Amino acid sequence: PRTIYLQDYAPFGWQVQSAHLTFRLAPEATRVVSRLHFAPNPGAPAQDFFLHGEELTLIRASIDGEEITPEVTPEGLRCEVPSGPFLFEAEVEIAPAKNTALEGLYMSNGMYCTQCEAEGFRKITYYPDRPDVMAPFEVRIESDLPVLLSNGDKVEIGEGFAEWHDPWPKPSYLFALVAGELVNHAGQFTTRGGRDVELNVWVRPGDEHKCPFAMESLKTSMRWDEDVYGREYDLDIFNIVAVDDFNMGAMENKGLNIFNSSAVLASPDTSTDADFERIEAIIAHEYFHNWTGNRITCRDWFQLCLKEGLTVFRDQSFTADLRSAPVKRISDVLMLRARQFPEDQGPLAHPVRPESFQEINNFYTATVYEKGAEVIGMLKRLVGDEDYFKALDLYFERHDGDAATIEDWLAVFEDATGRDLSQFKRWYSQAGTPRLRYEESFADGTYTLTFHQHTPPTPGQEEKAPQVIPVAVGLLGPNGDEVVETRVLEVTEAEQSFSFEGLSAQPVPSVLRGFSAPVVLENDIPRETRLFLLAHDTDPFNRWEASRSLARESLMASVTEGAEPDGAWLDALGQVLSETGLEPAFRALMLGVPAQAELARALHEKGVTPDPEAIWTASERLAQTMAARWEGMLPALAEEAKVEADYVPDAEQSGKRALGSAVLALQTRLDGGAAALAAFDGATNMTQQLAALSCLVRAGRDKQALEAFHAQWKNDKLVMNKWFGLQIALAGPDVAVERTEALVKHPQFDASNPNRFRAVLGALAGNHAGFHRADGHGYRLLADHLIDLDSRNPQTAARMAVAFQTWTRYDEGRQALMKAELERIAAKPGLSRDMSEMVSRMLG
Ligand code: DPP
Ligand code: ZN
Repeated sequence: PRTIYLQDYAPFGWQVQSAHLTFRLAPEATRVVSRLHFAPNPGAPAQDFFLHGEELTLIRASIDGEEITPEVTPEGLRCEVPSGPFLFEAEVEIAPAKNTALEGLYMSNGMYCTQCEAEGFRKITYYPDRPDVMAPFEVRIESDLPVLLSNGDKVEIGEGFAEWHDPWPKPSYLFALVAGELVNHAGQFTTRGGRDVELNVWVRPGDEHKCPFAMESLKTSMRWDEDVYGREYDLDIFNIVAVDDFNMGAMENKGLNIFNSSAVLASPDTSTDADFERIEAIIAHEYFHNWTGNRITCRDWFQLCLKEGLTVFRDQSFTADLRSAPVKRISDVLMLRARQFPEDQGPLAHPVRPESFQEINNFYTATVYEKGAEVIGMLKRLVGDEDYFKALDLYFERHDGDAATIEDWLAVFEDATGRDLSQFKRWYSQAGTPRLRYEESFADGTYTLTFHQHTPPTPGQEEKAPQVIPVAVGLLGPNGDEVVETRVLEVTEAEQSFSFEGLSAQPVPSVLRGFSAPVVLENDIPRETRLFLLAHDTDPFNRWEASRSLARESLMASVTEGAEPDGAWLDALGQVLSETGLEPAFRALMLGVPAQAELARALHEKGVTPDPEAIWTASERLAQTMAARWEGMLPALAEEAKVEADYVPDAEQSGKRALGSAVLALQTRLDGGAAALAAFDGATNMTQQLAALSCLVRAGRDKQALEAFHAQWKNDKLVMNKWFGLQIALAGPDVAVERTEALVKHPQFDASNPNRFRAVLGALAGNHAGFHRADGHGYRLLADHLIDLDSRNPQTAARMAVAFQTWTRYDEGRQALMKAELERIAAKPGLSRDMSEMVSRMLG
């Protein structure tokens, strides 16, 4: 496959002045008629006229009304064109019902829908399918289906047709079309500027009751973007459509967002608190793209983080504002460490702005999204809130309507703040997680912190230069009082010192507060210091971090030396748990212990080959010890976690339920599942029901509960995904593979539905000890299914192949088994470009 390089960027030779598309929908033979007005692009180098197009049957083409016979290849179409402006017309035939890749125009449960980002539009018609070509679109849809939607505003809706017009020039990846038997949950929003906007959430009949939360989330997002970023909506209508078969979470098509139904449908009976929070965040994310993504888009796909990093940062801030900022920060860091760190530290490491790719779909990664958001967060920390918003205002003013680059973005910050960001830019070009270490000294009332930074090599990048690392630091006095409040130190050198004067005694530093930069802090901080920080730190993140690192060390000692869980840490944590002044959600997070995959990574970093079975055993033992040690305080915690009021998925109630679930899990360790059974029977919402079921699965007492759950929810696809996933994800290592094998034969397993596929195979990959079973059965089972899926849906298959990215961490036996599976996948004839790129990168 061909590799595409950032440095080869050249503008397209023509502009599309307007695009007119007519769709005559039919499952096996949809006709797409396009009328495209082209004019030469004055700034572009000379080039052949080439339009992207894949899997299209060309019926006819013409230029200025004259039939032409273009040269057609599997990638597109080439022809001679006039030197001035011209009208290009084409008619193609496509088969949405046969489109299993879910890219372009496809069918899901009898409805038509599209997914064009990144390069799906070329499967709809011939077009310059690249984000820097922007045009206003007019769309006519002809079909007997009752609801026909596209981008922009309605022009005319009649019997058997609908016409839409999107006045905002947009790249083809933001095109969308939906047709089906849908019903709408309607709403209304008046913008700050007085525009009345019609809002709709479109779903299949029967799902209406699952729409109100998404609608409220949309309105809240619209208001938040006005209040915080000064951004208003710009059309008279905003539609959201729920689709069952969808490769991603959701898509920000202009005026017509298309959502994976799992990211929009919600009701207390069928959705957990975590689902509600995720839906609220995704609705916000896609809505926020209207300005950061649509009004200002990316020049090319290497700039993906320009819209994704910023929009993730915006949705994270939104959730932090609406709910609890410390809890949100901790959750985001957990996610970053679980998903982005392994990527940045393994064979798939790539910069936030990659410099080459074979298949762009492989770069919708945790690095581009989550590390991309961290980079924005650091920028904001460095310049301060006021300058951040000044720069954002300038960004919107200067680049509205543009397809922009990271250089444009940084120039805005340089111009707005007068800062030189040339070193900061390394965050976009250097892959790998920087390592930070500090030394302390204290003399004559002056306390000095000396930092050392380095970034290990990553594929293709041997040498790394120092980065700009904002390190938020506070100092605590010996009695636990804060003697120096949080201050952001800018570490820019490989080694650099910072001094604090006028201290009466040597302080205890609280470093990297709020996780102020996405780095690994390498210090072996003494256990006594961590216990001190756990007890006294005023920074909630570092308080949590102190406990987390004590937990990690205790578990590592169990794995490597068979040590007992650390009693001093458990007692200190027990103290924190009984602090009723702390919000329940925070205490629920404090009760969390490092995931087994996190321990594997931590051991690997210390030069110890992780043994998945030993890690599992140590984790089980710790949970048992926690339960036994805290037995006395569990009833009080359970009492505090009680919610008397009617269910609402807000931060306060969700936090209590999270604490209650954590307590129930410990209780189950003591009573073998008696309390969980009662909780399962008495559950009045999905959060409680699923928490109780999780306890029963872990305790191995799940047979009847799983049957009851199935009987209750067998007709609800989204809830059934939970049923499938849970019993694998939480199964013991001895049964996880067998359960997966049984469930892929279940009549309701459907590999062509990405949600169901991920629920089952993703759960196996996430069951650390089960997946890494020494005999390689887990590896083989996953590889079998990835090979099978790859022939139909390369995008989803390739993304799930990241389960193998850590293969070089393990013992020789496991390495050989995983490598053999990767090689088996690589050798498959007809392997997709997506999968072949992923596998060859992992094999190195
Ligand atoms: N739909 C994906 C997202 O919103 C890609 N743009 O992140
Ligand atoms: Zn996005």
